[in-house]
Amino acid sequence: MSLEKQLEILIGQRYKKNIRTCSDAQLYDCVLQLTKDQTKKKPVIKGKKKVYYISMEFLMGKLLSNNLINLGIYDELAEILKNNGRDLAVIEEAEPEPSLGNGGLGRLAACFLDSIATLGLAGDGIGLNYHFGLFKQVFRDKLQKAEKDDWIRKNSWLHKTDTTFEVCFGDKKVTSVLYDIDVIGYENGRNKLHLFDLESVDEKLVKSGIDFDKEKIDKNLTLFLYPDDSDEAGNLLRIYQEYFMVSNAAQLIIRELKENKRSLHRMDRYVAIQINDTHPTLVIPELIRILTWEEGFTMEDAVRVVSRTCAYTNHTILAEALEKWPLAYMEKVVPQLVPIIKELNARVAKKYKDPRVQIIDDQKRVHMAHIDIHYGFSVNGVAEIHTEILKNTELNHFYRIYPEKFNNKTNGITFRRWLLSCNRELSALLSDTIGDGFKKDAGQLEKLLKSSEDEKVLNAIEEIKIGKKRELAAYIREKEGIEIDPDSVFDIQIKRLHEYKRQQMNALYIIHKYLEIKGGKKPCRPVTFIFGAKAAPAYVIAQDIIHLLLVLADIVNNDPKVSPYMKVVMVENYNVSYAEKLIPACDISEQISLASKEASGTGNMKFMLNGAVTLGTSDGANVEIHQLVGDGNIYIFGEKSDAVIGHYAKADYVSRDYYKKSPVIKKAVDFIVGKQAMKVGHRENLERLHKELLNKDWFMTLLDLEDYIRVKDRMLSDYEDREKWKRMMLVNIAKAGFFSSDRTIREYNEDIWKLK
Ligand code: 26V
Repeated sequence: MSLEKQLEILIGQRYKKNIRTCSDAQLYDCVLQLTKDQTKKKPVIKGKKKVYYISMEFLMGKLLSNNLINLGIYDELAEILKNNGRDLAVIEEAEPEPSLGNGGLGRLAACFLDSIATLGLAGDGIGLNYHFGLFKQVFRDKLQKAEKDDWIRKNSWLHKTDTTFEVCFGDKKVTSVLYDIDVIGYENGRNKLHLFDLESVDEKLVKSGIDFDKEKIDKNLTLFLYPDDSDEAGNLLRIYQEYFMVSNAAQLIIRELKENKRSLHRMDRYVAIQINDTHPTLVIPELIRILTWEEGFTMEDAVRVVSRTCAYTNHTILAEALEKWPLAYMEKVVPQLVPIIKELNARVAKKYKDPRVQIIDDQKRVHMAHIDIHYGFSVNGVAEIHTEILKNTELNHFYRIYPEKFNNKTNGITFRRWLLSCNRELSALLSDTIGDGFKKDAGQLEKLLKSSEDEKVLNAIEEIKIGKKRELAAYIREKEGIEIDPDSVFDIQIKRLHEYKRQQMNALYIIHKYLEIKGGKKPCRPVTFIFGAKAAPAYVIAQDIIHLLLVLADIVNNDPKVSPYMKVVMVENYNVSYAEKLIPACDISEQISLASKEASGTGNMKFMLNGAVTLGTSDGANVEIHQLVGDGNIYIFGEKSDAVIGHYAKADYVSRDYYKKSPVIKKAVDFIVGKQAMKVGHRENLERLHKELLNKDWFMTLLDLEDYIRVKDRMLSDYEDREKWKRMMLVNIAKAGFFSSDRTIREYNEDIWKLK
């Protein structure tokens, strides 16, 4: 039966209407069902060995387009809808986005699932089904307010299974329920994302905003991702969540091994467990506990087989993000793991005297990463420079013990979502120019280099960019109520808000430009500065930076002398769906973290793939982008990571010195507490931020500000050389193939998982 007929039947049965007459929501509902029916026809990927990717976050984004593309029926369905006067892009708006992640780490996990299935590897994700996700960001009075993000609908991609497990904590026992989401490979079979939920979860526990009783574990466990961990109850809840996830994961993995009649003693032959950051670390002692207590293993055997099964990925060197839990918390939440953790600690202590490699430190805190490194067989960083820093600095004392465990896996992104789906026009142009091969073999994008002098191709790339900028301008007008000029330069910084990412440096540039224009120095072309970022609710300075950006938007956009030349937009509730609209429309990709601090970044890759040019520091994957495109196709500025690490070691960075030395810096910084800002902003927030920049500035904003201004100005003037710029766009697209997550996953498989 044709797809059209199937769809008509579904709409008729459910709503007694047809494709033309049903509402957008009804049509979405039936297209969803149709897609799920098609998915069932795809075989579940099987193999002798399977990888389980355990992660607290999976930032999947909307799934409709992506799934239709991977099933190979997008064009057909779009055509059917079009012939009936409907638009697939409009229908897709009805789908809520599951907000099961913070940022890069969660989105990476989603890209990886796509690539694992696309490569035909057996591999499932395991995580939690947070009912209200991270949070929905709204701006009130130029401040971020967090609201619950009610994303779950009666009909969705979630499939309730009959799998349930019991999970025991020190003071209570709870029951889990498993929901699955199908992960469809591009023209391949399917795997699963397993999301565990709490059977007794109670949504009514959430009062106003995202506040809820943190102590009612048996009701709150899967309400939110990363609850506010600024107090003890928040920290405890986080450990409850982590153990809930890994206890379920361990039970599921062991059940599947037994179903397949595999010997648990040879678990490592059939299973690889990838631990995504330290959050799932407790899977190691939990598996050891199950094997010794329930399966009759000796400690020796259990430790050996688990250590050969588990591999750890590090995603940050920020000390505050490396989990260290007080042993007392463990005793309360998971007393059954404490003897195991103590035993693991004792084995390390017997062999190594260096206090820096102990699992339990002298303050009785358990270092999660140390468990992973001692009792996993692989430790990887996520970009070359990041892995080098781990080996030579942050984890050097471990690298000396286990050099063979350390390896690099430079991150990647799935081109299905970040090119084929979000930029169908560019994808079509590429097909016309270099053939379809790039869709399965991203390296073939390099063929585009042959067209680097071809006016027709260069102009077509530019036209597509302009079209995407117009689409974004219309969307921003509707969503944010701000008018932006599609002929202006679109300069975009979208990522979690963190001081090390230095959105505040971009803000200081904007102030500097504003003052220049006020002083009569007009830019040759208007610039639109666009930001998107959520800040952790407990992260005060991050909230202040959001406030500053909203204050600047108010001042700049409402100044009739300046607004014809520049605009500032801080989009509300930045998420994956918004990213899919912003990235194809970007000219300048802002990747300006303090060198050494951004493990990789993955937005940088998405932008380059869509023809934006990077303005960045020598940090994370920017370094590899630079190597690939060469000096002429990227704008690099700022201190290098060695110098930055040197500043920290010598503690010789004094931000006030930079402020005193440079009138440009001083003027920009003082604007934050000047009359104009105070008039539309809040004194408390602005003064606190100003003080922070002058007295601390831990992430060295002022260190790089002048160089940033210089290079960004050069970039804006180069933008006027349209021939040069178009070639830069082309080279960036052509060289992006390396950053396909298919390449990354192939490397994980060849070096770590060894599935086939
Ligand atoms: C977590 C936390 C939690 C507590 C307070 C401060 C803080 C700061 C940072 C983090 C980050 C956790 C790990 C993470 O998300 N890393 C990101 O992983 C991406 C995928 O590998 C990578 O591209 C980003 O550079 C990296 O920041």
